Amino acid sequence: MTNYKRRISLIKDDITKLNVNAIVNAANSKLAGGGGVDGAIHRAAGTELAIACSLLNGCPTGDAKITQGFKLPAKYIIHTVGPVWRGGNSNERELLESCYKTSLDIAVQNNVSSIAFPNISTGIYGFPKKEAAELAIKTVVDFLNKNQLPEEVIFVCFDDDNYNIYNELLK
Ligand code: AR6
Repeated sequence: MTNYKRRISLIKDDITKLNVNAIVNAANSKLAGGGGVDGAIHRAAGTELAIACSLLNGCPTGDAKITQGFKLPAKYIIHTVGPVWRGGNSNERELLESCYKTSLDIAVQNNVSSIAFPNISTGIYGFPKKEAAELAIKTVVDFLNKNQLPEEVIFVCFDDDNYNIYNELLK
């Protein structure tokens, strides 16, 4: 069939440690830093990241913006804003799909060859994990089938639930 499978991998790790071209941050619309993976990324990247984010005028839900990685091993951070889960009738699925798609578009524009995604919206924002994983994988596979870059996409899970869901879906 297609060769997308060897371009996708799954790990259980702290995304801030990864030596990739770009990591994706599950940010808020003010790009103001916060808890979860956003908090971990800001702590690891250092205070220059907050300064860079403050110059971006925020980011609408479903969209993404890029900064340098500062103290991270990753060269870039692509900040995307996932939807808050409000029961499923508030465009949550389309917005989450747009987070993955827009982040990948920005990766291509910046010649990113390897990119790592956290499980956007599945923490504090409450998106059901299985549905989020199905949507994330489908969006990434569709994109890879149409684009040469990024060469490699890594799904980074932090909690066991998400890791087990992705492991099952990517078999
Ligand atoms: N590396 C990889 N994944 C992580 C890490 C880490 N270091 N830490 C947490 N996760 P969340 P959201 C996983 O809550 O739901 C912030 O306050 C975690 O297990 O970080 O999109 C922002 O400022 C979960 O699966 O993001 C926003 O206000 C996933 O990251 C809000 O949270 C996403 O959980 C965004 O909420």
